[in-house]
Amino acid sequence: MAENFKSSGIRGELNTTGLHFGIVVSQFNSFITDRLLAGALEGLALAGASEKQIEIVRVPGSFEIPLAAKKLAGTGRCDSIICIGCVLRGETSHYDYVASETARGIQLAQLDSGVPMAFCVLTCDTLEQAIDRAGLKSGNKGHEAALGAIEMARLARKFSGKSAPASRRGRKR
Ligand code: INI
Repeated sequence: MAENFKSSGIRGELNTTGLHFGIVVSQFNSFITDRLLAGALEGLALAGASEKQIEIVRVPGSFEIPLAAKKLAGTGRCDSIICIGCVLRGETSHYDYVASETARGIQLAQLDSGVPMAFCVLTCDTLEQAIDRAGLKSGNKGHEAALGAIEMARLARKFSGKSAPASRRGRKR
């Protein structure tokens, strides 16, 4: 069925040339978020990104990710931002507030700023579930998020028709 429709031709590719990435990482549950960060960095590096193309911002907990991501987007430096956190269910309803507000905040930040943001915030019932998603049984969600961030950065560039973010246009690379 899909083959009957004409494609707009707008699609992101896994090419990091000329792109700049932000990573906002929560230090809460750093045992997990450090591994997600390593997975994201590996994903970007495998797609050809160098250290110069990546900037990392650390925040205390997942709840702080949306504001930091929005501020980072506001600098105009980033083509996309990877948001990394890990929220683990405890005995109270605190988990629900942190998890839902973090997700809502990141979505609002990307819609408000227009800078794509990859959601790499694990929301797990147990530490074991988180470990599985940070490189053990279920792959590394940081790596997945990096690929999504590259694709969305390319897509955003295609929509804007620009070859570089406003703040870096005209600069020598
Ligand atoms: N932050 C997390 O990233 N993960 C958690 O599991 C968590 N729990 O369980 O409390 C958590 N809380 C801290 C929160 O993100 C804020 O840093 C804190 O509330 C201060 O604003």
